[in-house]
Amino acid sequence: MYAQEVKSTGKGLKTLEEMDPEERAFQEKIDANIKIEPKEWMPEGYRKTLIRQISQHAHSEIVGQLPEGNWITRAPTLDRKAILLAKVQDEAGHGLYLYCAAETLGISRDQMTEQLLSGKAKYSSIFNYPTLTWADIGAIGWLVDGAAIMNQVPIQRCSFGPYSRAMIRVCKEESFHQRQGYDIMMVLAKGTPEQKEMAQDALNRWWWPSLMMFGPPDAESVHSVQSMAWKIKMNTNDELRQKFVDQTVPQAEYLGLKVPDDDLKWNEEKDGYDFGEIDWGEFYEILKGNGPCNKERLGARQKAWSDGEWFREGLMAYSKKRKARKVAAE
Ligand code: FAQ
Repeated sequence: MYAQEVKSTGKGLKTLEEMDPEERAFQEKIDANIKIEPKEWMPEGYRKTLIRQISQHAHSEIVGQLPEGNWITRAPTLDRKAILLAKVQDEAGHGLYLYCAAETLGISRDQMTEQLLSGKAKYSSIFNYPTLTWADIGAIGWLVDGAAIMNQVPIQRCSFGPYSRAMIRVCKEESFHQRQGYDIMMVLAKGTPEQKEMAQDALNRWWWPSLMMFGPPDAESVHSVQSMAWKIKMNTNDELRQKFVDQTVPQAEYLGLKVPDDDLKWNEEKDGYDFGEIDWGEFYEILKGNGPCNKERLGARQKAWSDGEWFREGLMAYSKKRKARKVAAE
């Protein structure tokens, strides 16, 4: 089964016959849907790919707090403020589960943070756009969390135990996030003409960046073939993007809003929507650090890291003192 799939991709992955016995046994476990746990043998590439993906995912959750955090003090009602505060706190929790899952692979939280702050590690392109109005908070919950769920539900079944288990909890919370975002959009879309216009403007600005979240087109995706063979990814970028469009367009229609894509058309034959060309030039510019908010986002994380130095030192001093006392008592 695996060998057949690999041959059909034509991307030169080893077949089962070409693998050494340890690697073959590992791949057979993956093919049989047996979870891989941290202390078990794994190919170095599998470990590195997981560290890359999980840490980038963790960084996305943490950086992702910034655009929404921007609106906590300006939420229109006390209820909305409490809900948004809880949602942003949830994202911090997701970051922590994910950092912990990556740490089981032999990298420390400090090393991952260093990779983020130096610009070596990526975080999701979507968080480099500004949140200009309250409607953006609705659009983020509906579209960004919606895209995150579409991507993360299959990862609940991924091959690495700690990642798959973290995803189960994360997905439950993301569903609440998406509902709260859609609820904001619903109130605005059924409100005054100005409120409806604000909702439409947010949809116009967040639609295309949300489609980019799924990553480059399959033909340009560097990691997909190997990651799918290892079940680190369960679907290709384009498959998930298509599912997201098919799910979200009717939701926009229900709101009475127009998806900003003149080429969007139901295709009976493929049982899904055809949609317009994504501006991949914009996506790659963001990956290079040239998006509207890249510098601001990284600057905020760098400031938080240096502002927190005294606190980290305090924590370590206490733990060192406790250890020294314990040794002296023995
Ligand atoms: N942004 O070969 P592929 C959230 C990079 S969580 C930036 O296709 P892969 C919750 C990619 O890293 C959102 N970079 O890569 C929330 C690679 O570069 P590298 C995050 C991107 O890994 C909501 C290169 O392009 N979710 O939103 C992006 O197989 C609201 C080639 O790409 C996850 O991380 C991008 N969009 O597939 C929080 C889910 N796409 O690393 C707060 C887990 C691609 O070699 C508020 N991750 N690149 O330097 C994944 O499923 C995968 O990593 C993909 C990318 C699908 C994102």
